[in-house]
Amino acid sequence: MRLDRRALLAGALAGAGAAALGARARTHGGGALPGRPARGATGQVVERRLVAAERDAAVLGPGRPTTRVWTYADAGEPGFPLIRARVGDRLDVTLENRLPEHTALHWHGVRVPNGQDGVPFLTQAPVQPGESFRYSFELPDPGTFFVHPHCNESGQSGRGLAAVLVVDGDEPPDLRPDLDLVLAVKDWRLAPDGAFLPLDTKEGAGKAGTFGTVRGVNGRAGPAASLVPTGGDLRLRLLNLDPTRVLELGIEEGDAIVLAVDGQAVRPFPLDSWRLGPAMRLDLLVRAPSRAGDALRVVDYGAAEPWTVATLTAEGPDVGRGPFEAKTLYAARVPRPEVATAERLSFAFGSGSGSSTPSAATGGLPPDDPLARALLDSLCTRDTSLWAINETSWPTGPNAALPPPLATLEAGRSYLFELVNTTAHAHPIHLHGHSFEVLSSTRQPGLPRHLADTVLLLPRDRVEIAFVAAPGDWMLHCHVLEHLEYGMMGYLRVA
Ligand SMILES: [Cu+2]
Repeated sequence: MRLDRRALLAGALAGAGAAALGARARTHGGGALPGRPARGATGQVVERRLVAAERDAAVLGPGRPTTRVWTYADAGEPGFPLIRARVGDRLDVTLENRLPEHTALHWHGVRVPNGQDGVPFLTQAPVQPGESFRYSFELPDPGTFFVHPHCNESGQSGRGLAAVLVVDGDEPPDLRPDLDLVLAVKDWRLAPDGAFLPLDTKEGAGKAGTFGTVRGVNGRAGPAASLVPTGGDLRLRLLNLDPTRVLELGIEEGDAIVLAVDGQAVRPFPLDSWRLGPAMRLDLLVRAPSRAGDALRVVDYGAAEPWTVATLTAEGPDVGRGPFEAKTLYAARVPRPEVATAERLSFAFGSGSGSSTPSAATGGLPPDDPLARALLDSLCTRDTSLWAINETSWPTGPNAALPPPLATLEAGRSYLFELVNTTAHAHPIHLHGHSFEVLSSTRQPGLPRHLADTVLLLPRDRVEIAFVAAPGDWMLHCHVLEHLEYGMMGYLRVA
């Protein structure tokens, strides 16, 4: 059924003289897209205060027990706050930490100066309970991004800490959607009484990760439901904020075009379905049903049973948009690597030693002793190495001093990384501070060449990416949160 629909849509788009399926393989990161007018800094400052705190939220829904979530949301609302700005604006965000443990803000996918990257111990001191930290930088790229902590991620993100960042300025005048909708998918690991179950388990950490018990969207359990203008063009911003789950997203009862991946414009192509590992994003243009009362659905086909992420029901008079056409965003303005002359480096994502030396690591104290926990800074390290990059695991134990970088790169040079998954599990691999070109995947041969900050390695996959190195110390890690915490994490030093 989906294939039939894709063929129909491809035909319709080809008839409209637009890029259709045949163009996917030759797409080169959007070279044919219209250029965004160069404007530089806008002089505008978008100020925001994010208070990380424990709050009560009705995650399970009205009339059900509440949950003690950790959020940045004001007024006890469940959900992920939306920060909205224009490209070229300065973002000025103060993080206030009212949590019982240290935290920080990582701007996922945003090409920030290294000092703003929000990685405790690597790019800044952790923000301790009661402290505040001010982030301030210019937004270089439009698109769909998000914010999350970078120590004890399974615990802090798992309890709900995330905010969505939408940077406007990528829509040419002929692409003005009638509605712009954020759908952030994240499951919750809750008992029926609303309390959190363990977010990090040895069984999950050594396999695909510890899954939630309750599926959810935009901070609440269950699918999202929205009313949309009949016959209108909808821009859907889909984010996978789950610590673990790989989504495979498609649209039922409607047509969709892919506009952007990880916030960066692609040459548009019809959506059949698209895999979205943890931390990955997808921007779609979707045509709303032409009859009021009809609905289309965003569906996750990656689950054992297809799961409805959102139901969008048409209301009001038809907007009268005419035929559904492929429209394009402005091309991304990201430094393009010289692939032919790029320096090649290879990274193997594999199993760790499994070494677990809690008594040695904590000077003979039991691992749950408060002093032992302080020695480990257990927010950023675990006591076992289950995963590794190039056979090196992020260090465990009290030597919380930084390990050496995985590689040292030269700023401004082009690099081609071969990312090899030697395991039987999928790993969404994230590089901080860059938008890289995804060139190829042996397990995903139809993947169009596109820009991304996170790329999904399927089991035994071999993926090639290329980018121009920006100065700083940049994390390279799996975004299944337990995988990074149990070793699949490292960093590049770009000097
Ligand atoms: Cu992984």
